[in-house]
Amino acid sequence: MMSLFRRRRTARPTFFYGATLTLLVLAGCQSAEESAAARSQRVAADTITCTSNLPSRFATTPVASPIGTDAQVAASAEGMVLIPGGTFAMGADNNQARPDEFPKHSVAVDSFWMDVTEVTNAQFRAFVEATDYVTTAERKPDWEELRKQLPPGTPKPPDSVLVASSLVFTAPTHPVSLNNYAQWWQWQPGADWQHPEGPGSSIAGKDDYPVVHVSWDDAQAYARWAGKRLPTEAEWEWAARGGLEGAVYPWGNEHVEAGVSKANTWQGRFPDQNTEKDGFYTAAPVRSFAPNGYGLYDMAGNVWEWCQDFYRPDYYQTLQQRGTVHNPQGPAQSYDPQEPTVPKRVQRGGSFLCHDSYCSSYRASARMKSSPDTGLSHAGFRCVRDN
Ligand SMILES: [Ca+2]
Repeated sequence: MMSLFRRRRTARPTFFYGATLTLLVLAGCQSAEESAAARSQRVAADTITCTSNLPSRFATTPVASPIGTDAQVAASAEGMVLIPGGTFAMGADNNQARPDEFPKHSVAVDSFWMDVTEVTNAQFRAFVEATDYVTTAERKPDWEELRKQLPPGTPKPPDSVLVASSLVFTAPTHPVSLNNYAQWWQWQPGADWQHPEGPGSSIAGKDDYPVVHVSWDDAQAYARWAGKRLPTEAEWEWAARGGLEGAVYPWGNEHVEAGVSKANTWQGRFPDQNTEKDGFYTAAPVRSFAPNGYGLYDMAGNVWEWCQDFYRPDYYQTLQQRGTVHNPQGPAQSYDPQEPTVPKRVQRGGSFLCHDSYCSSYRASARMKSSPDTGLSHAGFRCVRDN
């Protein structure tokens, strides 16, 4: 059975090791019940920002990325669109924005090519077949690496739990409080990009669906093979805005649930009831909804998309002091005060699980983060290349 491995509070009072750190399904390794104080702090943190609501995977030993061939490095722009350069106000557009989306600040981005869709299962399969690459989710977690991110003295989980796994959304059967994602995320052995829901599931007939359960490391490996790279967070947001200035969403300011369906999100009551008004319970084939002004599909909803950048909640504050910043590359190091020992990379765009009641991350400025070894059933990526 799944259980949430709760980090004990350490002697460092300024750090809070809440349940937001790492979802570990560690049978027989459950620590003592979370203290009332710790629980109070966790709820408070989650109320402040829902960017804490994605769990992180076990740490695993990084595997060297395959290097693309010359032919691949010289890949054509097929399936890509040229995004013009420009200067824009990056960051929060309305009162739904979370603290890490502030302040709005001036950013200039050079032109670049961007995949018009999220990387699909067919595209990722071509990479795996060419390189024999094994994704993070398909590898046994390395306890020695994992323990580096955990408080001292954390007991080793049983070997039966330290198996190739990934995190799968599993809807509860009844309404639940939204402050504990363990109620809808499950550490699922055998879940990976070819088995999105775990053993018994498959991607047969889903070549045009976005690949999921890819870690940041996996996305990097694919991008290098394809002669591309991951977008910076600034490039991603500039592209998502599709030429609109200050709009909340990639399509403008019409509310996500008003009018015709504009993105694959969650309708109904999250996380137990989905009316599927937009036609999809989980991922949708790419190009299922209208593109934005630059011809990009699914920049809002469907699956999260990895960016190149490290995550820091205060990064925009440092940029604002520098005037217009040209092609920002993200902070030199990551820092997430909620999980200070865990390195984080940025994810953008929201997913089929996003709903206004919980996480309106289909907004162009919304930010998310996760550890680079994390794979999730609602997370993928797309690539860019320099012009
Ligand atoms: Ca949907």
